[in-house]
Amino acid sequence: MGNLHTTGTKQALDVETIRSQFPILHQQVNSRPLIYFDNAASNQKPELVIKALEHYYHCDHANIHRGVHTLAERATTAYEETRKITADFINAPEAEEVIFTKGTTEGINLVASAYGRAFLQEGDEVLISNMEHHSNIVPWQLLCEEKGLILKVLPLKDNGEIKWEVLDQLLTPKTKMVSLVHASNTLGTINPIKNVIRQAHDLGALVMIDGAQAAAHLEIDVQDLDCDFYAFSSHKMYGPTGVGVLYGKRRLLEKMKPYQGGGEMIKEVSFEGTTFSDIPHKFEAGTPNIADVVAFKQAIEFIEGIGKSSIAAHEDQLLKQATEQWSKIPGFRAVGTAQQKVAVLSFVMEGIHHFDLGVMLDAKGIAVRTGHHCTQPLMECYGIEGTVRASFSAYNTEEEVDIMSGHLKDITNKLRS
Ligand code: 7TS
Repeated sequence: MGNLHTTGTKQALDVETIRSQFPILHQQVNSRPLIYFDNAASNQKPELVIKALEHYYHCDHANIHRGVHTLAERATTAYEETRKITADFINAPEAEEVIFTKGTTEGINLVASAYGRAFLQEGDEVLISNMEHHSNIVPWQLLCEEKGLILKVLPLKDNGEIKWEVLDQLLTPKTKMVSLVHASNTLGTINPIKNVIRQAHDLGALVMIDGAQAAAHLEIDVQDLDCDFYAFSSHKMYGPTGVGVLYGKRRLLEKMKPYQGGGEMIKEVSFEGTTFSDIPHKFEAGTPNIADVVAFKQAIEFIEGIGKSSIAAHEDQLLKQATEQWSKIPGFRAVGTAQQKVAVLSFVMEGIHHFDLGVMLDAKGIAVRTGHHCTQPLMECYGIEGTVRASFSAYNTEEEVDIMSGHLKDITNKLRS
């Protein structure tokens, strides 16, 4: 395996080899070597993914599922090949249960719209948590307004975990849908979704999982989890933007209404009535993002080539190092200190606005995200406006964490002197 080397009994990532596969990392930003710590927003793409896009447009492009000519067949085969590989990646029983979307946001909207509109009724309850990304809040709010549903919210503890002791009060026979984030983009918290799924099913509720921050880091086995729907985005897992995946159980997808109407999702159209294609095509109206879906296959193979657990172990090490080093800086406070975390470190620095800190770090070539991270209710819960967030990927190094530690110390010293 090219990206691994063995140190004693432990397998560590060969980060230099991995870095060499990411052209974008080898540049100066503001006259310093780029340090890219904004991976939770979107991570960078290896050469193989970029080349796959180029190859597709150079050699294979045509519209899919409709032509008899050679290019149409090649493009269709490549697109459907990604579907199969994606199904294996999450251990979906069938490739037809994988729907390509624009991203996690569209996956959640699809379920809220195509399942929620048809099957939830006035007075039914939808349960989410206080740590959800806006894309797992607003679609449910819109649905609740439209259908007279009630939105219930699981509260948070100070350390960024959900107060699971109140689950029994909030999850009731009236709950018809639970929609929960697998790993929080702001806090890093990994939720014990398997337990929640079991409890929700015991009461007859369906469960949708927002896996945007989990897909590149945690093993996902939708059969073992037994989730009803699971959504994630390619661009957070070394793949192209504009591609997402919605997994759904066949029996649910089959009874759902189409999300959008148009070409490719029909069997027969007449003015008397229209019949729809089978899944997954029923949910993929119009010409999809063929090129990016085709290249997404390379992103999955990149992750599997290294091994998710090796990537996660490396990222955990960086998280541990950053948490230890930065916690020693006067005024630093981590937001989100759950037991189980993905490699996301959000923090506030007393007396320094997060935007200012973000701009000063950018001047040193370091990319972090600042602000509310599309989790405003979470910010409100902790009485803050925003945080600085560093998030790590396979290509980040201990040296980069050290460099950021040095700059954080300098910046805070200067501003306080
Ligand atoms: N859910 C979670 C947990 C996310 O982190 C994000 C994006 C989304 C949903 C939406 O994903 P999309 O691909 O459809 O946009 N999170 C972030 C972030 O933390 N910074 O920028 C985007």
